[in-house]
Amino acid sequence: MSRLVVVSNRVAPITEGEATAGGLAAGVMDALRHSGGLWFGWSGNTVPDVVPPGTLPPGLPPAIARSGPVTLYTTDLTRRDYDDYYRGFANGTLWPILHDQTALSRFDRGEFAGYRRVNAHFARHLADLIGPEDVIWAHDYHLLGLAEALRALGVTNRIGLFLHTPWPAPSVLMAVPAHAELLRAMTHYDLIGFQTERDRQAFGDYVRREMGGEELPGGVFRVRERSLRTGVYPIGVQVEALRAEARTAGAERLPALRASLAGRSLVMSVDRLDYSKGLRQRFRAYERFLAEHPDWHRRVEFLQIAPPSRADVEAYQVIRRELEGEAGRINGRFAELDWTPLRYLNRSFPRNALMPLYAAARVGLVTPLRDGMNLVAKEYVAAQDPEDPGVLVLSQFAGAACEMASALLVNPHDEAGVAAALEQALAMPLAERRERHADLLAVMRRNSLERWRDRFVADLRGLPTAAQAA
Ligand code: ADQ
Repeated sequence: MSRLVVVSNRVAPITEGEATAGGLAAGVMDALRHSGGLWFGWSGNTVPDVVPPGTLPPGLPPAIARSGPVTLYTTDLTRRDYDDYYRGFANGTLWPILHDQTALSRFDRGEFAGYRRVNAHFARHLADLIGPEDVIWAHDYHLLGLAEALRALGVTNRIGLFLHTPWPAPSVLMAVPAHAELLRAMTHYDLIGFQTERDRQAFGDYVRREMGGEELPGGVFRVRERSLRTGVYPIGVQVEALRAEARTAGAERLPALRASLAGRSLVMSVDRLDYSKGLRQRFRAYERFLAEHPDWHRRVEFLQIAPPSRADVEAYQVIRRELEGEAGRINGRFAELDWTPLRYLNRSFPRNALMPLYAAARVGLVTPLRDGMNLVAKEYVAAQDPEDPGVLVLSQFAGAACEMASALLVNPHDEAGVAAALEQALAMPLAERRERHADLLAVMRRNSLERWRDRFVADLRGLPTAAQAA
């Protein structure tokens, strides 16, 4: 029997009956429950370095847990692996490059070697776990080298990769000194999925221009004597489940929430605290809105929820300090004894607490500088009451903007433009809000999480294996 084998940097802790935190975890778990299968990745734990530098880690056997028809295998990383692979190359080099932040990217050959070492470590464990018919679905920028490492072990199974992040233009990618090795490694995948056509084309530009690859019909590239298929699979949310959650949680909590707002309109944003999310520019745009619209003072409140992430990477410490300063400054400038214009919370909330907040918000302000998709935009729309919906203000640089044309699309670098969109959203008449919301919901139903999962898995299963193609 052919099983689905999912590999991601982290295996989300799964508690039966509890909503999982992010869309990825929910989608992956759902896909696995459908077909049965296994999920492999890092446990989130680090162990002290037990081997001298330059030698391979000893390969502790993975821990095993079961959840219905799904088996979860997790492995620990040594402290050095964590520093080189996760903190170093994945989040210090690749993440900024993938989000067009060349100036924030640093490169260290030792860290790149660590990245390859951990990909090889994952591959060795996986090779022991899989059967000949299994299909392997890897996730995200941590695992660009996994297929190459598996092939080196003689694995001929179908291997796919879905990239949750954007993919940059060749000139940006080439700022990574190891770009050629990295891209060569990626050609060992059978299928690479992107969030948008823009990302797929940027990848194709590199393959054609820098690797001499040839593009055939159907998104297939012939490169280095291999066939690599590429496709666009925009990730979605479980629309009906989220709507039901918003209704249930909302019925309980919404009245109290509305009372606490005392008639003020709530503008809301939820992001991991990350420089790609455009928080500083967003705060500045809100400040500008307040400065230009004194008529809105006391009538609006902006709630920014941003739990710290990757706090041991320096660029993240810098953005955190900056935002604390900005929030204090804006409140210092505009607050009154009975009005705090900006509430900035550095913590995460369970989904059943987030949904009623989304539902109460008149405006969802989602303005990343660059984002693979952005699921918060979709969660916000799902939570709205179709009879009296709020308005989504969305960055044109989020992958979601490719589908969500009925949002108010903005350039997050344009403070005046974002401030104007905020005012337009707050003042938007009911009929227009309903029409835009209905359009957005229809698109989201078409591109749901279930469809993302089904299309990717069907395409991967439909490919010939490396052995068959040879
Ligand atoms: P992220 O960069 O994490 O994901 P996003 O798509 O917005 O960004 O997903 C975040 C998820 O975490 C959402 O489900 C959101 O509700 C949840 N979340 C965020 N802050 C939270 C908080 N304070 N409390 C509780 N939950 C919170 C990456 C890519 C995105 C891509 C996704 C999925 O960067 O571009 O859309 O993967 O592919």
